Amino acid sequence: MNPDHSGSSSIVDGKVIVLSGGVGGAKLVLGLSHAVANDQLVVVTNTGDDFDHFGLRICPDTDTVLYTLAGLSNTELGWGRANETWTFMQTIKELGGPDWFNLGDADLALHIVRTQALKSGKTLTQVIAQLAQQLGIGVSLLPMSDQPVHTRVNTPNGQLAFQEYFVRDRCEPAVSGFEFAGIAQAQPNPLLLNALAATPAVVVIAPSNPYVSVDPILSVPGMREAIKHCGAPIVAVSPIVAGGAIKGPAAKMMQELDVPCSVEGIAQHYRGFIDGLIIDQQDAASAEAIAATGLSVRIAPSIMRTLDDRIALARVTLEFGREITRDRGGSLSGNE
Ligand code: FO1
Repeated sequence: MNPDHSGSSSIVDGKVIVLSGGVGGAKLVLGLSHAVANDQLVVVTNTGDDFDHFGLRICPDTDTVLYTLAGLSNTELGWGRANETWTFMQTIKELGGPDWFNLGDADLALHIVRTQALKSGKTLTQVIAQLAQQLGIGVSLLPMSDQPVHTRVNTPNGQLAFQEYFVRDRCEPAVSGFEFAGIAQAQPNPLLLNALAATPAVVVIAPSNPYVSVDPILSVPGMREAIKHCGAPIVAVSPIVAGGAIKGPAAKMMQELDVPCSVEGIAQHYRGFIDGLIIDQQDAASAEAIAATGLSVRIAPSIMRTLDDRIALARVTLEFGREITRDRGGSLSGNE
C-alpha cells in the first residue's frame, strides 16, 4: 500500500495540484506525496508521449508516476519497472520484430491490462484510477485529457512522432518546433476541473521539460484559463540548473529553439502564467533579474538525488505557494 505519509505534517490546507511529465516530474510528485495527505494531492500527467505499440497503449509519463508512487520504478533507467525480466523483448528480437522500444515483461502486463480496459470502453482516467488502486496508490492520478494527444517533433528532416524522436533517434535530431496532434479535440480532465473549482492551495509545475511535458498539458483547450483562474498561486520548479537540464533533452531543445538555456529562459517560457519560480542556488545570481519582471523567486536546492531531497523541494513549493498567497492577501492556508 502507498501509505499516507503526511500525518499531521501537511503544511497546506486544500488540494495541491501538480503538473508532471518525465523523470524530474515524478521525483517531485514522490516528494509531494510525503508532504501532504493522499486526498490532497492531484497529479496531472502529460499524455502527449502516449502511443500505441504492438497494439498496446503506452502511457510513459503516467506510468513513470504510477511506478514511482508504487515504489516499483526502475531508477537507473528512469522509466519502466525495477527488477524487470526481458524475455518478451529477447523473443521479439529473435523473431525479427521491432526492438527499438523496450517493454519489460512486468511492464508489458500493465500495458495489456490497460489496453483491454480501454477496449472495454473505460476512459483513460478510469483505467489509470484502476491501475493506481491495484498498485496501492492513494493520491489522485489524472491524465491531462481522456482524448488522445500525440506530440510530434518538427526537425529539419520532417516531423517525428515523439517516441521516434526520443527513443529511436535518441533526441539527436535538431528540433524547430512541436505539434500536439489531436489537441483541438481534447478536453481538460473533468476531475481536474473539479479540483480547480474547489480553490486548491497551490498549482505546481514540476521540473519537467517545458516543451514536451508541460506545454501539451497547458495546450489542452481551456486548461490554461482553468488553472489561471482557480485562485491558487502557480509555482514552477525550474528544470534547468546552471544552464543545463538535470535529465533529458530540455537544454538541447532550448539551444535549438534559440531560447536562453537558463532559468531566465524558463521564466520567459512561463511568463504571464506562473506566479513564482523556484531556482537552484547555482542560479542565485539570476534571482534579481527574474524578480524584476514581476515573478516571485525562491532559491532552493533543486537537484533531487535522495528521497529527502524530493520531500524538501516539495515542502519548498508548498511554503512558496503560501508566501505568494499571503503576499496577495489571500486567505492564509495551513497551520501558521
Ligand atoms: N525510453 C528509452 O529511452 N528507451 C526505451 O526503450 C523506453 C521504453 C519505455 C517503455 C515504457 C515506458 O513507459 C517508457 C519507456 N521509455 C523508454 C521512456 C519514454 O520514452 C519516456 O519516459 C517518455 O516518453 C519521456 O519522458
